[in-house]
Amino acid sequence: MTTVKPKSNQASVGSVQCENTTLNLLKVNDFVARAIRDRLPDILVINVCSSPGSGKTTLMQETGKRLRDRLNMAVLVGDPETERDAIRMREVGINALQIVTGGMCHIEAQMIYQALDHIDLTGVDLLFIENVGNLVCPAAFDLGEDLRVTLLASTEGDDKPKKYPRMFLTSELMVVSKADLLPYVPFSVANVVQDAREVNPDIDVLTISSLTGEGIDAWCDWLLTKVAEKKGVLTSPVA
Ligand SMILES: Nc1nc2c(ncn2[C@@H]2O[C@H](COP(=O)(O)OP(=O)(O)OP(=O)(O)O)[C@@H](O)[C@H]2O)c(=O)[nH]1
Ligand SMILES: [Mg+2]
Repeated sequence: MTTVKPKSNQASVGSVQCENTTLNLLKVNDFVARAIRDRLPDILVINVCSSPGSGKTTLMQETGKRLRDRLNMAVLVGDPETERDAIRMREVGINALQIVTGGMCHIEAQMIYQALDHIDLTGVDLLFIENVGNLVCPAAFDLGEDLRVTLLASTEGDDKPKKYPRMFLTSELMVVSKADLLPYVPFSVANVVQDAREVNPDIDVLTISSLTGEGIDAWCDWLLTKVAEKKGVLTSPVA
């Protein structure tokens, strides 16, 4: 059995980890995260993170439209208030449950564990968790996911990986989103990739636009490959 490294408490290279009472809370969180992994041995779980409004829900809607004939997907989506994002996912035929955090700025593992009792995951291959829009707190909380994907929109500035390093350090993939706006904003994809790889040399990178469809095939192929890896089977590319 492969050992999954917890996403919590990973300090950047060269940094000092201070004594922090939050660490005890994170130990409890990691315990629940392990229980979630035990509960979902055959489902690929992806924790989708970003600042508010970077395009998480829009990308999952497009993914649902493209892959619903090939993959059985479900979504747990966290927001401080409203059921709006879950409704948007249901509108494209994807089973979705909203986790209303009541103002909290991130999802914790016990919220996911409880939510699993309220969503039917029979036959599901891929479970997205859309985290609360925030590049800080969600980085510290392992949700029992297999993979973490962080979106960074072209409108947010290309300096973010170094300013919010833990989010990028703990992610397997950075998605540069809203690529259709690149001609209008001062944002260098090359610079952001270099910074992200200085924080996390292993991070994959995709550049996409949910509006024009640029990069969405590559994103879907990445998902299909990861689902197949989780299930231990091979699959053919989307295009
Ligand atoms: N130009 C452009 N706009 C986009 C793209 N993707 C999403 N948007 C717009 O960006 C806004 C926010 O998109 P959402 O998908 O709601 O973003 P989110 O990350 O889910 O937002 P929160 O859940 O509130 O954090 C919406 O107005 C979208 O229409 C894109 O690829 N290009
Ligand atoms: Mg959203």
